[in-house]
Amino acid sequence: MNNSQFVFILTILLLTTISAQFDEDPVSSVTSPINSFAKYDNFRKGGLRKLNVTSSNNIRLYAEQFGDSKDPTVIFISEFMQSRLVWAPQLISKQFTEDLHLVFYDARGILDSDKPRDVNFYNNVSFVADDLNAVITAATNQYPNKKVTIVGWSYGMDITLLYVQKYGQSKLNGVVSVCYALNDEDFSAAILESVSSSVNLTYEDMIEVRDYLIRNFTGEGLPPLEETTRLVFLGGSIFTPSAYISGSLSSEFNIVETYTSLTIPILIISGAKDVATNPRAANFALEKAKNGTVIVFENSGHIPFWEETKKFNEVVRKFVLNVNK
Ligand SMILES: *[C@@H]1O[C@H](CO)[C@@H](O)[C@H](O)[C@H]1NC(C)=O
Ligand SMILES: *[C@@H]1O[C@H](CO)[C@@H](O)[C@H](O)[C@H]1NC(C)=O
Ligand SMILES: *[C@@H]1O[C@H](CO)[C@@H](O)[C@H](O)[C@H]1NC(C)=O
Ligand SMILES: *[C@@H]1O[C@H](CO)[C@@H](O)[C@H](O)[C@H]1NC(C)=O
Ligand SMILES: CC(=O)N[C@H]1CO[C@H](CO)[C@@H](O)[C@@H]1O
Repeated sequence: MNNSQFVFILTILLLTTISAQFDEDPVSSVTSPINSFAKYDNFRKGGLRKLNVTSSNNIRLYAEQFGDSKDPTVIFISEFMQSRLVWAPQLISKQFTEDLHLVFYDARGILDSDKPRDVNFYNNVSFVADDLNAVITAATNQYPNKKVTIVGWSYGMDITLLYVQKYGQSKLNGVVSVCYALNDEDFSAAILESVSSSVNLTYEDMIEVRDYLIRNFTGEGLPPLEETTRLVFLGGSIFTPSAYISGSLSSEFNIVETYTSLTIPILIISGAKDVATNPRAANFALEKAKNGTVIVFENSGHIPFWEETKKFNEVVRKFVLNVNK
């Protein structure tokens, strides 16, 4: 099975799961996975369109966009080792996507983007900044003066801040920070250790470590992820080479000052039952932010965009429309 076949099967799995789990539109009467896929495609005025993106070291990134590029642009950035597929609950919501231009991408080393097996493609924080810059440039190609809103999930916020450190904030009009620890000590030491120990494992052991991380995405005391949902997270991370982990972890950075320097609005979303990021990290971030607001998701762990989709979509959409006024 090659990557795209795998992703296709994942997508089918994903869509059936979503339609079963969420009573939100658009797929209300699913008779078969294929049928729901067709409906899904229909709903997406023109569907997802591929964006050509090339970053530094000639890395080709897989990015796709949905909606009209003249509408407010939102770029979604995933957690460490996670793919763009995790944003499916946002993508399939008709209320959320209406009149927005949404952009999803796999960072270097992830799923459908180039995945070199050499640490030299990952061991400089400059690279993830270049990746995001290349995506922003491609997404605003037709409207070069346009600003974009970022939704960064956990490590996705590190990427955002590394981007700001290198390129400045002039292309951004707002940031949604999802379950992010600006201060290292509020990120679970057990999880961090599990990630760093997962370099050069056998394939089976590697899957086990990645699965452990994913199981910890669900909030404490909440039911575990449904099997098919878990596979979306696991499948999105499974092709990532060890070089990504060792390279990314070997590069040190300090971004607190960059965070403090941001003058654009920051919406800080926190999961009250998050075991990966201590929920108190939100208060730390709020103190450091010039223009921050915190919204706590009481019934969420590390993935409020899955755990409380409706609320997530509402608050993020409202924020995006506000900063684009
Ligand atoms: C993207 O790149 C491919 C291959 O270089 C090219 O065939 C295609 O026309 C490009 N698409 C766009 C929208 O530029
Ligand atoms: C990272 O890459 C940048 C840009 O190519 C370069 O200026 C810098 O020296 C590199 N840093 C390290 C530690 O290699
Ligand atoms: C992992 O294996 C590669 C290739 O054998 C080696 O170069 C690298 O040093 C190893 N990394 C660690 C952390 O052991
Ligand atoms: C925060 O940003 C919003 C939107 O740009 C602006 O209206 C508001 O005045 C800012 N507040 C502060 C304290 O800077
Ligand atoms: C802190 C925490 O909840 N860790 C959990 C991570 O996932 C594993 C596997 O499901 C649990 O055993 C840990 O308790």
